[in-house]
Formats: sequence, C-alpha cells, structure tokens
Amino acid sequence: MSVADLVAAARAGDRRATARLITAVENGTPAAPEVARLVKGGDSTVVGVTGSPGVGKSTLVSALIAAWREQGLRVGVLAVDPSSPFSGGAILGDRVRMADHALDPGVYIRSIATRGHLGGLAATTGAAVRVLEGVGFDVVIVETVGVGQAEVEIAALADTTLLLLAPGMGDGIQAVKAGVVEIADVYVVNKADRPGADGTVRDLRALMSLVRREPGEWRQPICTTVASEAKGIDDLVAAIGKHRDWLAGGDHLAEQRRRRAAAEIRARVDAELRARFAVPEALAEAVANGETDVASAARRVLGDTA
Ligand SMILES: Nc1nc2c(ncn2[C@@H]2O[C@H](COP(=O)(O)OP(=O)(O)O)[C@@H](O)[C@H]2O)c(=O)[nH]1
Ligand SMILES: [Mg+2]
Repeated sequence: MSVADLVAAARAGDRRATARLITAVENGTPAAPEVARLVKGGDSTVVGVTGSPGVGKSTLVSALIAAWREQGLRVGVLAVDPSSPFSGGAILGDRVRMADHALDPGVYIRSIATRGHLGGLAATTGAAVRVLEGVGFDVVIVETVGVGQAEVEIAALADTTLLLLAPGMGDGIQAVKAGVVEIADVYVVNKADRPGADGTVRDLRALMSLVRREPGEWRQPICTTVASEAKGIDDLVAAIGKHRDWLAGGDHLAEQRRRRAAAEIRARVDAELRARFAVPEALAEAVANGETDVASAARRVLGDTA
C-alpha cells in the first residue's frame, strides 16, 4: 500500500492504517517525510491529561471518549502512561465500555512506550499527534503521568492540558506548586465521591488567588468529576471547549502551535546532543576522584578547550 492509500484508509477509519502511519513517523522510516507531508494541515483539539498515578486519568479519558463520541466526534488517544490503557489501566478494566470503543472505528487508542525513542519522547508523541490530526481525528487525547520533566514536555504538546488531582493523595497541591501549574489549563478534582474533595477544591482556589493575571489572560477553571461514574463530564467538556474558544479568539492558538513545535524540536535537539556528546568513562572517573571538576569536564565533553 502506498502512503497515500494508507492515509486515505486511515481517514476512512481503518485503524491498522493509522497504526502503520504512526509507526512510520515514530521509527523515522524512509516513508516518514511523505507521511508528514500527506497528513499536514490537520486540525484537532489536542487535550493533555496529566496527574499522579492512580488519580483516575484513564478512567476519565474513557468517560471523555464516550462524551465526544456522543457528539459524533472521532477521538484518538495516545497513552504515554506505563500503567494504561493496555497493561491493566482502568480503560481496560472497564471492559464493556472498552469493548464498545474497540469496535468503534471513530476511536483509536495507542500506548506509547516511555523508553527507546530516538528523537525523545516528546518528539515521538508530537509526531503521532500530527498523524492523528491529519487523518481526521477531531479530538486527540494525550494521557501522561505528570511527574517527570519529559511528561511535562509532552503535556505541553496539547492545546488544552487537564491536571487531575484527587482528595487524599497528598501530593496534589505540591504538584501544583512544583510548576505543573504552568501547564494546566483546567484543573480537575476527580474522585469527588471521596471525602476531602471540597478541601482540595478550596486549597486550589486559595493557591490560584495568589496568581496575578493580566486582563484577558486565561483563568483556569476547577472542575469536579467522578470519572468512574461519568459524573461532571459534561461540565468538563464545556470547560475544554471554552479554553479552545479562548485560544482561537486571540492569536493564542497559533502561538500555542508554535510553542508545541518548538518543544518538539527542543526535545529532538536534546536527544541528538546527548547522542553526539557522550561522556567518556575516564572523564566521569576523573570527576568522581576529584581530579577535575564538573564544569571543566562538561566543557571538555563539548570540545570547548578555552
Ligand atoms: N472512587 C472513585 N474511584 C475512581 C474514580 N476515578 C477513577 N477511580 C478509580 O481509581 C483507580 C485508578 O484509576 P486510573 O484511571 O487507572 O488512574 P490513572 O493511573 O490516573 O490512569 C481505579 O481503580 C479507578 O476505578 C472516581 O471518580 N471515584
Ligand atoms: Mg492511566
């Protein structure tokens, strides 16, 4: 099958064709540039879903898929979360709903391994997002575990990033303080059926009242959900739509897309620099032994003899 045939098949809902296109760009095969060219110009709502393990991301994604499918939208999901959805995460756990999605040509779900990407995880994920956009998915969801820098970078690929918190998880507000707050566009307090949800919302409000914003700047709403019972999903979908409208209103969307592309290039450059400037073992030993210092060693690695 030619790349053009694959793209046509993927647009018609053939998930194997979609998978082959993503694999091509992930692996950087000779077909990759043609794939990129043929899928360009797509326009999806790209939604990042991040938060600590167990907070309910996969369950929420499943509920969001159902809501958007009801509106007739095609939904693609990239799960950059080792715990989901194919290795025991809640999407798989919810067998009935997942079986529906599995037969539904309007849904495509793919796990992205967190290791072994030549161009860096963010670059790989960004390329996959563009394929899904290009073959006509109206919404692309990227689920990541919001802990490491790589995950934060991946979340930054999204137009709208949801940060999930849950009562009693302790780390919630800390995650907000630690800078994840900068990438969140919508806060979601999930597991609102559990005690302490009100307190989590209050803590968030208090924290946000400290942030100064310019007029016209986006104010992150706080949505409460019970993902496992599909409660609060309509309000969340509406909040995502509002953020999308806000982005589209100013020059925000174009700026966001540029930022996304810059983040992808940045990730690729980082990966290539790492590959190009390997740290010789002897040099590491010299630093470990105190024969030289880290800064000088780093300059040596970079070939900077000045
Ligand atoms: N009580 C309650 N449990 C939930 C809710 N949402 C998810 N869970 C459960 O929390 C656990 C972790 O959910 P999962 O979606 O896998 O979390 P993830 O690691 O963030 O993707 C599962 O047992 C879910 O059934 C909720 O709103 N309320
Ligand atoms: Mg998960």
